[in-house]
Parts: sequence; C-alpha cells; structure tokens
Amino acid sequence: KKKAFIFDLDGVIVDTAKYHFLAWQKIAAQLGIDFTHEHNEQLKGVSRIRSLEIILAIGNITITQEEKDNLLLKKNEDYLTYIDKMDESEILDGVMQVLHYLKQNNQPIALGSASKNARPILEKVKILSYFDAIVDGNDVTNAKPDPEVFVQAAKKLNMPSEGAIVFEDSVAGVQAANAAQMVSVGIGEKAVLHEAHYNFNNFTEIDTTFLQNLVNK
Ligand code: G16
Ligand code: MG
Repeated sequence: KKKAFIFDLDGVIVDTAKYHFLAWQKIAAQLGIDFTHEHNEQLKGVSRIRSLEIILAIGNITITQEEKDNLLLKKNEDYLTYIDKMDESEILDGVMQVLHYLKQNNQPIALGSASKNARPILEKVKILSYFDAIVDGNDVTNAKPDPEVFVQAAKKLNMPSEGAIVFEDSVAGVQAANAAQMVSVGIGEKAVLHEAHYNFNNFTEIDTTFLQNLVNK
C-alpha cells in the first residue's frame, strides 16, 4: 500500500524561521518598528508578501506598492545570504530517519511549502533527491490555509488527497491539510497545533509503527 507523504519545509525539515526573523527584523527596524519573536510567530507558513503586510500592520504603517516591492526584494536578498551558509547539519532531528524509512518502503514523498526558496534550501541541505514532487511558493496562487499547495502536491505524486499525510508546524498549514481531507501531523507545540489529527514535538518522537499504521489505514 502507498500513501502520499507531504512535508512542509520551514519549521519541519529545517529551522529557517530564525533566518526569516533576522531578515524581517532589519526591514522592521528600517521602518521604525520593534519586531519581536512573538510577532515572528504570526509569519510562520505565511507568504512573503503577507508577512510584510503583517509587519506593516504591527507598525501601523502604510507605504506604496513600489516601496513594498523594494522591501520584499531587500528582505529576500538578505535571507539568501543566510541560506547560502546552510548545510546538512541544519536538518532537524529525526527527519532523516523518517525520510529513509519512507524511501525504503517506496512511499511517495512531496514537499508542500509556501517558500519560493524551497528548492535551493533542499539542495543546500542535500536532500532534494528524496522528493518525488515539489510544490512551493512559485506554484500556488492561494496561500495556506487554502489547501491548494497540498492538493497540488498529491496530484503531482499521482496520489489521492484522501489519506495523504501532511507534516506541518504552522496553524495555517494544519488547517490547509485538514481542508484538503488529508491526515494532519502537527510538529511542535500541541497547544498551538491542536487542530492537527496527531501531534509530536519533533520527528524523533515519530516511530516506524506510527508511519506504517498511516500507510495501512
Ligand atoms: C515558509 C515560512 C514563512 C515564509 C514563507 C515564504 O513557509 O514558514 O515564514 O514567509 O515560507 O518564504 P520565502 O520568502 O522564502 O518565499 P513553509 O510553508 O515552508 O513553512
Ligand atoms: Mg512551516
């Protein structure tokens, strides 16, 4: 039996949230906004443009579209300097064991990320070859919590949405998976991701019995 296994990227495979934070903090400072770690939580799983809009709302600031475009460009250029230094040591604990197990058992694996930088990041941490399909911020029109990114991922794998398994660290991502009729596995704080069908703090808590049960369901 086969099921589509779909992984979010930021916060699930690697902790790029810390780099997004550093880059956004510079933009916020430039706008005179004090951007905190708590604020950064709101940006998880959210698209780049939406992230900027949230920051502008925090600072109660209105700017022109041209200024927005400049800031988005600047933010990404800065973010890419952090990404450039990444290597396989940044893969979060337990992720490789799960990827290995799924590969050994010929389960279809996809990435479902809001990031437009997903491919270079997977290349940097040297796991691009594990993925049979990649759907990222360059492919979708509707951001999470819209199910589009995960529905596209299952389609690319030639697998049904129903029964597909999604690993997510964001509330919007869990909602997107649920809206797609998929099995949502929350990675992170259960209190935050309480809408997920299953909850784990990280991948080291996921064992092969759990994965096999999902396949057989
Ligand atoms: C990620 C992050 C978000 C980020 C978004 C867009 O999504 O969680 O914080 O704003 O990608 O990233 P980029 O600016 O690289 O296009 P995910 O879905 O992988 O968690
Ligand atoms: Mg995420």
